Order: sequence, then structure tokens, then C-alpha cells
Amino acid sequence: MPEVKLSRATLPLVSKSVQTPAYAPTSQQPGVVHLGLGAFHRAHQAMVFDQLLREGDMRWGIHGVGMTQPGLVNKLRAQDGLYAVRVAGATGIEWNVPGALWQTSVATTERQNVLSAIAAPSTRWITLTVTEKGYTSALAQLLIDGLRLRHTAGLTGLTIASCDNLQGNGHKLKAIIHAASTTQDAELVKWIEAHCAFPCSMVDRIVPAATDEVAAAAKEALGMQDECALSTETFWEWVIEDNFVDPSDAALLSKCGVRVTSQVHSYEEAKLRMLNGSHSAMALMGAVTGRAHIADCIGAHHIREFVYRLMTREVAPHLSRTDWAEYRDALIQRFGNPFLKHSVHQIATDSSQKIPQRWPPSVLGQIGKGESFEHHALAAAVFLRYTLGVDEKGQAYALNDPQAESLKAIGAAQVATPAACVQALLSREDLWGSELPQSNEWLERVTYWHHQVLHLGVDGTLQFFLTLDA
Ligand code: CS2
Repeated sequence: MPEVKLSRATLPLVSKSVQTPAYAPTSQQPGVVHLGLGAFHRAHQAMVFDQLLREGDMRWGIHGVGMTQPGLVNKLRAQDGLYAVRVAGATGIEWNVPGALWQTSVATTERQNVLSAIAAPSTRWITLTVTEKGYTSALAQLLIDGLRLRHTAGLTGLTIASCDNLQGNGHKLKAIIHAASTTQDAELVKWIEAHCAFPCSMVDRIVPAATDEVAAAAKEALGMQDECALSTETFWEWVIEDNFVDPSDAALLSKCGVRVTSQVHSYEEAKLRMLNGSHSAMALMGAVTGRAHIADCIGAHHIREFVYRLMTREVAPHLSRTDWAEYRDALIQRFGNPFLKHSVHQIATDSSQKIPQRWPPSVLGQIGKGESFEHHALAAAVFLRYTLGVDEKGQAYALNDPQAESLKAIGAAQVATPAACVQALLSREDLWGSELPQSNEWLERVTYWHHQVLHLGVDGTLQFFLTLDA
């Protein structure tokens, strides 16, 4: 007998303990085009939109766009856009099948479909999770071409919400659109300016890439096969600037637990520097020591203590989010969630694009106040060690990073000529910005910790570090 697979037709057969959508996307067209149909969107915004749809507001169905790879889109199509999400935290486990994903496209091979979706009369929003490296002229061109169709057709403008881990993400998105537009687009740019809104947005939920283990757990929970199942934590946060084409969206989103505010900046900076900054540090430490998951890192006393101190001493003093202590304590708990199995190599991916948002602002803040930045210096030293591409047990790993070649070229000679390699890494303005490469103190401290990392190993260095009151 062929195995039963999750789809609209088999939805009634899903175990009753699983929450499934009662609504169907029958005659309605999607109101949201999402660019970057990865795991994160499906377990975060898609679940918020699912909540709105459950309440009967049918304007929140999603046209999900995979930016490059057709693999996931094909699997989702075979399941009519349905997939299960395991939500696990201290209060227990729940399985959910969100029903918000109604249509899908792949940007590289089905560009016309994406443009048509952007230009559909039903479309009201575009959301984006295209990752840090996705803010390219190609993305800008896709948006320009789609918006041109809307403009020509005399349709309304759109709320275009970047949800990537970038400070001022709405401004960045708008800036690349301006940079990619030509003089012939002058009219269109004026229309975009007047009729589209680019709210900045901070999104937070830990959603590891799908694994076989989660697929097996989904099969057990659903009573059928689901090739697109995901696992996430109970916690989620979405803070978005009160800047919408349709102002009444603010109240709707607020009702679902989204924080609509004019103060996104303070949430963004706290999240990028505390959560993501700690994540990058732990991911690199885990990769070099051979720990597979973030929970393994935070489970090691010296790494947990290091992360706690990094947040408390070097990140928090420069934040405007006043409830940072609660946020920090919640993060330590979240990192330890045993259900998440969040791979350190997944987070170490694209470190060259992530570190600039995550570490330098805190280091510069500490330098500015004449305070110690030893935790970040140690983390930067581990980053250099990571570029060797082999862990302390001798196991090789790949560097998945648009800068992989240049990073490996810098890191290769670090055992023979460590000081020169630290200098080469720290002189890169693409990683550290224009100010930090001028700091001799920073260079000196990273060089010091890099020496320790090479001689004591990462765990030994951390244990030694914690005996100091840095
Ligand atoms: C992580 C983020 O992969 C990474 O770089 O730091 O994806 C992180 O899990 C999310 O931003 C959490 O909201």
C-alpha cells in the first residue's frame, strides 16, 4: 500500500492531536508574496498569517517564492503547500499544520510567475527573508519589475517588509531599489516612494533546517508522511515598524501578538547583538571543538558562562532595549532547548555576512567607553581558527560562505604566522567596518586570544578565560 502523504486531500486523516487549518484557499488569491521560502518563514510569519486566516480574514494567504533551489518548492507543491511544525518548549510539545501557503514559485526559473504574483490585484504585502547576502541588485530588479507592472496597471502600492537579520532592514531594502533604478524608472520610483511602505522589522524564532529526525517525528505525530516538516521553539517575536500602506493592518497584527511600534531599532539591535551575536560565537566554537548543536555548546558550563558574560558585560551596556536582562535569561534557556538540534555549521554559514551586524557595534561601544571587549576578541580569534576548515579532532568541514576562498586564504597560514593572519583578518572593512580595523587595542587582544586558542584549544582557552575577570 502506498504511504499516505500530507496534502489537502489527506488533511482530514491527520491525527486529531495535530492542529490543522479548517479553512481552504478555494476562490481566494494570496494577499502576501513572500520572497525566501526557507524554514524560517514557514515556522514564523506563515504561522502568524495562518492565525489571521483561521479568524476568517482571507487576505493573508501566501505566494511563497524559493529564490534559487526548486527542491523544497517541488516537495511543498506535492503536499499542496502543507507541512507540519513541531513547536516545543518548557511547556510541552504541539504539532501544527499551518495552511497559509497557497501558491509557490522559484525565482530563478519562474520569474514571470513571481512578477505576476507581485502584480496581482489581491496582493497587499511582500515579506522577505532572503538572508544577509540576498540584498543584491538582482533582488532589487525583481521588485522593480513587479512594482512596475502594478504601477502600469493602476493598482495600489504594497507594504514591503524585509524580515532579515540586518539593522534597519527596511531602509536597506529601499536603498537597493533606489540604487538599481535607472533614470527611466524616475516615475516609478516616485510612485514607489508615494505608495509603498518599507517598514523595518525584527523577527525572532529559532528554526533549524529540516532534518530526517524531525521528518520521522512528524510521521509519528501526523500518522502520515510529511517531507517538509519543521521543528521550532514556543517563543516567537515579530516587531514591526508602524508603517503600512493599509494602516488598519497594525491592529490586526497586534491582535495576533505582533508588536507594532515606532521603536523597532531597539529590538533589532538587542536581537542582532545578543541572540545572533552569541549564536555566531557559539557556532564557531562548536564547529572548532566538534560539537554538533547549539544545545551542546550551551550545555558546556564554560561556553554558557562565556555567552552570559558576553551579553551582560559587552552587549547590554550599549542597548536601548531596557528589558535586556529578561531577554538574556530567556535566550540562555532557548539555546538549551533539547528539541531544537540547531546545527552549529548551519549558523556558521555565511559568517562573513553575519558578523558585521553582530559583533563590531558592541566592540566599538566598549572601546568608546574605555571598557574591556575581551569576549568579542576571543570570539574573533575563534573565527580565525574556524577558517582552517578542520576541527580540533582533525575532522575537516566546509566553509559555506560567499567569502570562503578569501577567508581560507587568510586562515591557512595561521599556525606558521599567526600575527600576520590576525592582522589580515582584522584589516577587512567588509567584516569589521571602517573604524575597528584602525584599533591597535583590538588587534592586540585578538592576537593574544588567537595565540591561546592555538595552544590551549578553544575549551582550554575558555576555561582559562573564565578564571580571569575580563
Ligand atoms: C541564526 C539565526 O543562522 C543564524 O545565523 O543566528 O537564524 C537565528 O536562529 C534567528 O535569527 C533566530 O531568530
